[in-house]
Amino acid sequence: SILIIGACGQIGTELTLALRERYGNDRVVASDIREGNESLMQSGPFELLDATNYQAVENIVMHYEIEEVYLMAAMLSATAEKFPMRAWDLNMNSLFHVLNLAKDKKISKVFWPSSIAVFGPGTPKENTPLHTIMEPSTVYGISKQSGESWCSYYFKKYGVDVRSVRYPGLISWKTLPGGGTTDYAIDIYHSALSHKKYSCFLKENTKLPMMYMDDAIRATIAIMECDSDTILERSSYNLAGMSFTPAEIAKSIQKYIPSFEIEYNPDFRQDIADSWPSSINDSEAQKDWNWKSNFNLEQTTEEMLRNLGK
Ligand code: VAH
Repeated sequence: SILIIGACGQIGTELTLALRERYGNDRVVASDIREGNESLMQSGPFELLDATNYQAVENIVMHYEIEEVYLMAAMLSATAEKFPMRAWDLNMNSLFHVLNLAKDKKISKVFWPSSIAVFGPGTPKENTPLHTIMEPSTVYGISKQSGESWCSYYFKKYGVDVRSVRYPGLISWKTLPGGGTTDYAIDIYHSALSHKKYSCFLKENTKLPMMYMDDAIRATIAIMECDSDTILERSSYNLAGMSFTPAEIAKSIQKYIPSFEIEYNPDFRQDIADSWPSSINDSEAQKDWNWKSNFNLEQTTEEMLRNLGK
Protein backbone atom coordinates (compact mmCIF):
# COMPACT_ATOMS: atom_id res chain seq x y z
CA SER A 1 0.00 0.00 0.00
CA ILE A 2 0.85 3.68 -0.34
CA LEU A 3 0.92 6.26 2.47
CA ILE A 4 0.54 9.97 1.80
CA ILE A 5 1.76 12.15 4.66
CA GLY A 6 0.32 15.67 4.39
CA ALA A 7 -2.60 14.34 2.33
CA CYS A 8 -4.83 17.34 3.11
CA GLY A 9 -2.50 19.99 1.70
CA GLN A 10 -2.64 21.65 -1.71
CA ILE A 11 -0.64 18.92 -3.48
CA GLY A 12 -1.48 16.10 -1.06
CA THR A 13 -5.22 16.34 -1.66
CA GLU A 14 -4.94 16.04 -5.44
CA LEU A 15 -2.18 13.44 -5.24
CA THR A 16 -4.31 11.26 -2.93
CA LEU A 17 -7.31 11.45 -5.27
CA ALA A 18 -5.13 10.70 -8.34
CA LEU A 19 -3.34 7.75 -6.70
CA ARG A 20 -6.65 6.28 -5.43
CA GLU A 21 -8.03 6.58 -8.96
CA ARG A 22 -4.96 4.83 -10.35
CA TYR A 23 -4.24 2.12 -7.77
CA GLY A 24 -7.55 1.65 -5.96
CA ASN A 25 -9.01 3.56 -3.04
CA ASP A 26 -8.11 1.04 -0.34
CA ARG A 27 -4.44 0.84 -1.40
CA VAL A 28 -3.85 4.55 -0.68
CA VAL A 29 -3.81 5.63 2.97
CA ALA A 30 -4.17 9.36 3.52
CA SER A 31 -2.77 10.99 6.67
CA ASP A 32 -2.45 14.52 7.98
CA ILE A 33 -2.40 16.56 11.20
CA ARG A 34 -6.04 17.49 10.48
CA GLU A 35 -8.91 16.04 8.47
CA GLY A 36 -9.29 16.88 4.77
CA ASN A 37 -12.13 17.76 2.43
CA GLU A 38 -15.09 15.50 1.82
CA SER A 39 -13.88 13.89 -1.40
CA LEU A 40 -10.61 12.91 0.30
CA MET A 41 -12.22 11.67 3.52
CA GLN A 42 -14.94 9.68 1.70
CA SER A 43 -12.71 7.96 -0.87
CA GLY A 44 -10.40 5.78 1.26
CA PRO A 45 -8.57 5.15 4.58
CA PHE A 46 -7.49 8.18 6.61
CA GLU A 47 -5.32 8.50 9.74
CA LEU A 48 -4.62 11.59 11.85
CA LEU A 49 -0.82 11.81 12.01
CA ASP A 50 1.84 14.18 13.32
CA ALA A 51 4.62 13.70 10.74
CA THR A 52 7.28 14.71 13.30
CA ASN A 53 6.36 11.74 15.54
CA TYR A 54 8.50 8.77 14.37
CA GLN A 55 6.59 6.14 16.36
CA ALA A 56 3.25 7.35 14.98
CA VAL A 57 4.55 7.18 11.39
CA GLU A 58 6.05 3.72 11.94
CA ASN A 59 2.80 2.44 13.51
CA ILE A 60 0.82 3.41 10.40
CA VAL A 61 3.48 1.94 8.07
CA MET A 62 3.41 -1.41 9.93
CA HIS A 63 -0.38 -1.51 10.42
CA TYR A 64 -1.23 -0.93 6.74
CA GLU A 65 1.86 -2.76 5.33
CA ILE A 66 2.94 0.40 3.51
CA GLU A 67 5.52 -0.03 0.71
CA GLU A 68 5.71 3.55 -0.62
CA VAL A 69 5.51 6.92 1.14
CA TYR A 70 4.81 10.32 -0.45
CA LEU A 71 5.90 12.92 2.12
CA MET A 72 3.88 16.01 1.23
CA ALA A 73 3.80 17.66 4.67
CA ALA A 74 5.79 20.90 4.99
CA MET A 75 5.54 24.49 6.10
CA LEU A 76 5.77 26.69 2.98
CA SER A 77 7.90 29.77 2.32
CA ALA A 78 5.80 32.64 3.71
CA THR A 79 4.70 30.83 6.89
CA ALA A 80 8.20 29.42 7.46
CA GLU A 81 9.57 32.98 7.64
CA LYS A 82 7.20 33.60 10.56
CA PHE A 83 8.02 30.36 12.43
CA PRO A 84 11.57 29.31 11.38
CA MET A 85 12.20 26.70 14.08
CA ARG A 86 8.78 25.04 13.69
CA ALA A 87 9.30 24.97 9.93
CA TRP A 88 12.74 23.35 10.30
CA ASP A 89 11.37 20.79 12.76
CA LEU A 90 8.45 19.78 10.53
CA ASN A 91 10.26 19.91 7.18
CA MET A 92 13.40 18.06 8.34
CA ASN A 93 12.27 15.59 11.02
CA SER A 94 9.42 14.28 8.89
CA LEU A 95 12.00 13.59 6.15
CA PHE A 96 14.42 11.86 8.56
CA HIS A 97 11.62 9.58 9.80
CA VAL A 98 10.69 8.47 6.28
CA LEU A 99 14.30 8.09 5.09
CA ASN A 100 15.12 5.99 8.18
CA LEU A 101 12.07 3.75 7.60
CA ALA A 102 13.43 3.16 4.08
CA LYS A 103 16.99 2.61 5.37
CA ASP A 104 15.59 -0.01 7.78
CA LYS A 105 13.74 -1.63 4.83
CA LYS A 106 10.34 -0.99 6.41
CA ILE A 107 9.31 0.78 3.19
CA SER A 108 10.78 0.40 -0.30
CA LYS A 109 10.28 3.76 -2.07
CA VAL A 110 9.95 7.42 -1.08
CA PHE A 111 8.73 10.55 -2.88
CA TRP A 112 9.89 13.83 -1.39
CA PRO A 113 9.02 17.24 -2.93
CA SER A 114 11.66 19.91 -3.33
CA SER A 115 11.05 23.37 -4.75
CA ILE A 116 12.48 26.14 -6.89
CA ALA A 117 12.88 27.77 -3.45
CA VAL A 118 16.26 25.93 -3.23
CA PHE A 119 17.61 28.65 -5.56
CA GLY A 120 18.70 32.02 -4.19
CA PRO A 121 19.68 35.58 -5.20
CA GLY A 122 22.97 34.41 -6.73
CA THR A 123 21.32 31.81 -8.99
CA PRO A 124 21.03 32.59 -12.74
CA LYS A 125 17.45 33.90 -13.10
CA GLU A 126 16.50 32.64 -16.57
CA ASN A 127 16.46 29.01 -17.73
CA THR A 128 17.94 28.01 -14.34
CA PRO A 129 19.86 24.71 -14.65
CA LEU A 130 19.50 21.76 -12.24
CA HIS A 131 23.17 22.02 -11.14
CA THR A 132 24.01 25.64 -10.31
CA ILE A 133 24.59 28.06 -7.42
CA MET A 134 21.79 27.55 -4.87
CA GLU A 135 22.32 29.62 -1.67
CA PRO A 136 18.60 29.82 -0.64
CA SER A 137 17.75 32.89 1.46
CA THR A 138 14.48 31.58 2.97
CA VAL A 139 13.91 29.13 5.83
CA TYR A 140 11.80 27.00 3.50
CA GLY A 141 14.47 27.06 0.75
CA ILE A 142 17.22 26.17 3.24
CA SER A 143 15.14 23.20 4.46
CA LYS A 144 14.55 22.04 0.89
CA GLN A 145 18.22 22.37 -0.13
CA SER A 146 19.27 20.48 3.01
CA GLY A 147 16.58 17.87 2.40
CA GLU A 148 17.90 17.29 -1.12
CA SER A 149 21.39 16.67 0.28
CA TRP A 150 19.98 14.16 2.80
CA CYS A 151 18.05 12.34 0.05
CA SER A 152 21.19 12.10 -2.06
CA TYR A 153 23.20 10.89 0.98
CA TYR A 154 20.64 8.17 1.90
CA PHE A 155 20.57 6.99 -1.72
CA LYS A 156 24.38 6.78 -1.99
CA LYS A 157 25.07 5.42 1.51
CA TYR A 158 22.08 3.12 2.12
CA GLY A 159 20.60 2.59 -1.36
CA VAL A 160 17.32 4.27 -0.34
CA ASP A 161 15.13 4.69 -3.43
CA VAL A 162 14.01 8.29 -2.79
CA ARG A 163 12.85 10.39 -5.73
CA SER A 164 12.27 14.13 -5.86
CA VAL A 165 11.19 17.02 -8.09
CA ARG A 166 11.55 20.77 -7.57
CA TYR A 167 7.99 22.01 -7.95
CA PRO A 168 7.49 25.56 -9.26
CA GLY A 169 4.59 27.56 -7.84
CA LEU A 170 1.52 25.32 -8.23
CA ILE A 171 -1.88 26.54 -9.35
CA SER A 172 -5.00 24.53 -8.46
CA TRP A 173 -8.65 25.00 -7.57
CA LYS A 174 -9.60 21.90 -5.49
CA THR A 175 -8.13 23.26 -2.27
CA LEU A 176 -7.34 26.65 -0.82
CA PRO A 177 -3.57 27.37 -0.86
CA GLY A 178 -1.57 27.43 2.37
CA GLY A 179 1.22 29.88 3.12
CA GLY A 180 3.08 30.04 -0.17
CA THR A 181 4.54 33.08 -1.90
CA THR A 182 3.26 31.90 -5.27
CA ASP A 183 -0.27 31.65 -3.84
CA TYR A 184 -1.10 35.05 -5.33
CA ALA A 185 -1.60 33.11 -8.58
CA ILE A 186 -4.43 31.15 -6.94
CA ASP A 187 -5.94 33.94 -4.81
CA ILE A 188 -6.26 36.12 -7.92
CA TYR A 189 -8.80 33.77 -9.57
CA HIS A 190 -10.96 33.53 -6.44
CA SER A 191 -10.86 37.31 -6.05
CA ALA A 192 -11.57 37.97 -9.74
CA LEU A 193 -14.71 35.83 -9.58
CA SER A 194 -16.00 37.17 -6.27
CA HIS A 195 -14.92 40.86 -6.42
CA LYS A 196 -13.77 41.49 -10.02
CA LYS A 197 -10.63 42.98 -8.45
CA TYR A 198 -7.48 41.84 -6.65
CA SER A 199 -4.84 43.46 -4.46
CA CYS A 200 -1.62 41.63 -5.38
CA PHE A 201 1.10 41.18 -2.73
CA LEU A 202 3.81 41.02 -5.43
CA LYS A 203 4.94 43.71 -7.91
CA GLU A 204 3.43 43.57 -11.41
CA ASN A 205 6.64 42.49 -13.15
CA THR A 206 7.59 39.67 -10.72
CA LYS A 207 8.13 36.77 -13.11
CA LEU A 208 8.04 33.35 -11.42
CA PRO A 209 8.08 29.70 -12.57
CA MET A 210 4.61 28.19 -12.23
CA MET A 211 2.79 24.96 -13.08
CA TYR A 212 -0.84 23.84 -13.27
CA MET A 213 -1.56 21.11 -10.69
CA ASP A 214 -2.52 18.46 -13.27
CA ASP A 215 1.01 18.68 -14.71
CA ALA A 216 2.58 18.48 -11.24
CA ILE A 217 0.56 15.37 -10.31
CA ARG A 218 1.41 13.69 -13.64
CA ALA A 219 5.14 14.42 -13.10
CA THR A 220 4.98 13.01 -9.55
CA ILE A 221 3.39 9.74 -10.68
CA ALA A 222 5.74 9.52 -13.69
CA ILE A 223 8.95 9.80 -11.63
CA MET A 224 7.64 7.25 -9.11
CA GLU A 225 6.65 4.70 -11.75
CA CYS A 226 9.81 4.69 -13.84
CA ASP A 227 12.65 2.20 -13.26
CA SER A 228 15.05 3.15 -10.49
CA ASP A 229 18.03 3.11 -12.87
CA THR A 230 16.51 5.81 -15.07
CA ILE A 231 16.62 8.23 -12.13
CA LEU A 232 20.07 9.75 -12.61
CA GLU A 233 19.52 12.72 -10.28
CA ARG A 234 19.10 11.77 -6.63
CA SER A 235 19.10 15.30 -5.24
CA SER A 236 16.03 16.54 -7.15
CA TYR A 237 14.85 17.20 -10.71
CA ASN A 238 13.99 20.66 -12.02
CA LEU A 239 10.42 20.82 -13.38
CA ALA A 240 9.27 23.61 -15.71
CA GLY A 241 5.70 24.48 -16.60
CA MET A 242 5.21 28.16 -17.49
CA SER A 243 6.56 31.52 -16.27
CA PHE A 244 4.50 34.68 -15.96
CA THR A 245 4.12 37.95 -14.04
CA PRO A 246 1.11 39.20 -12.06
CA ALA A 247 0.42 41.63 -14.93
CA GLU A 248 0.29 38.75 -17.43
CA ILE A 249 -2.05 36.58 -15.34
CA ALA A 250 -4.29 39.61 -14.80
CA LYS A 251 -4.41 40.17 -18.56
CA SER A 252 -5.35 36.51 -19.15
CA ILE A 253 -8.23 36.90 -16.65
CA GLN A 254 -9.44 40.11 -18.34
CA LYS A 255 -10.07 38.08 -21.50
CA TYR A 256 -12.88 36.36 -19.53
CA ILE A 257 -13.75 39.13 -17.04
CA PRO A 258 -13.10 42.40 -18.94
CA SER A 259 -13.93 44.55 -15.91
CA PHE A 260 -11.37 42.77 -13.68
CA GLU A 261 -8.97 45.25 -12.01
CA ILE A 262 -5.68 44.57 -10.23
CA GLU A 263 -3.64 46.76 -7.91
CA TYR A 264 -0.18 46.05 -6.48
CA ASN A 265 0.60 46.27 -2.77
CA PRO A 266 3.86 44.30 -2.31
CA ASP A 267 4.50 42.92 1.18
CA PHE A 268 7.26 40.78 2.83
CA ARG A 269 6.69 38.09 0.23
CA GLN A 270 8.23 40.32 -2.47
CA ASP A 271 11.71 39.70 -1.02
CA ILE A 272 11.07 35.93 -1.11
CA ALA A 273 9.90 36.08 -4.75
CA ASP A 274 12.85 38.30 -5.75
CA SER A 275 15.27 35.61 -4.49
CA TRP A 276 13.82 32.96 -6.82
CA PRO A 277 14.46 32.34 -10.54
CA SER A 278 12.13 33.55 -13.27
CA SER A 279 12.27 30.44 -15.46
CA ILE A 280 13.57 26.87 -15.11
CA ASN A 281 15.48 24.46 -17.36
CA ASP A 282 14.12 20.93 -16.93
CA SER A 283 16.16 19.16 -19.64
CA GLU A 284 17.27 16.32 -17.33
CA ALA A 285 13.65 15.36 -16.51
CA GLN A 286 12.82 15.48 -20.22
CA LYS A 287 15.79 13.25 -21.06
CA ASP A 288 15.77 10.78 -18.13
CA TRP A 289 12.03 10.09 -17.77
CA ASN A 290 10.38 11.79 -20.77
CA TRP A 291 8.85 14.67 -18.82
CA LYS A 292 6.88 17.33 -20.73
CA SER A 293 4.46 19.88 -19.28
CA ASN A 294 1.11 20.53 -20.99
CA PHE A 295 -0.56 23.57 -19.46
CA ASN A 296 0.23 27.16 -20.45
CA LEU A 297 -1.16 30.35 -18.84
CA GLU A 298 -4.13 30.59 -21.24
CA GLN A 299 -5.24 27.01 -20.53
CA THR A 300 -4.63 27.44 -16.80
CA THR A 301 -6.81 30.54 -16.61
CA GLU A 302 -9.58 28.82 -18.59
CA GLU A 303 -9.45 25.77 -16.27
CA MET A 304 -9.32 27.84 -13.07
CA LEU A 305 -12.19 30.21 -13.94
CA ARG A 306 -14.35 27.38 -15.31
CA ASN A 307 -13.92 25.18 -12.21
CA LEU A 308 -14.06 27.94 -9.61
CA GLY A 309 -17.01 29.56 -11.37
CA LYS A 310 -19.10 26.34 -11.25
C1 VAH B 1 5.70 28.52 -1.86
N1 VAH B 1 4.17 27.32 -3.35
O1 VAH B 1 5.30 29.53 -2.39
C2 VAH B 1 5.39 27.20 -2.58
C3 VAH B 1 6.50 26.85 -3.52
C4 VAH B 1 8.05 27.68 -5.28
C5 VAH B 1 6.97 28.03 -4.36
O2 VAH B 1 7.56 26.29 -2.86
O3 VAH B 1 6.30 28.52 -0.83
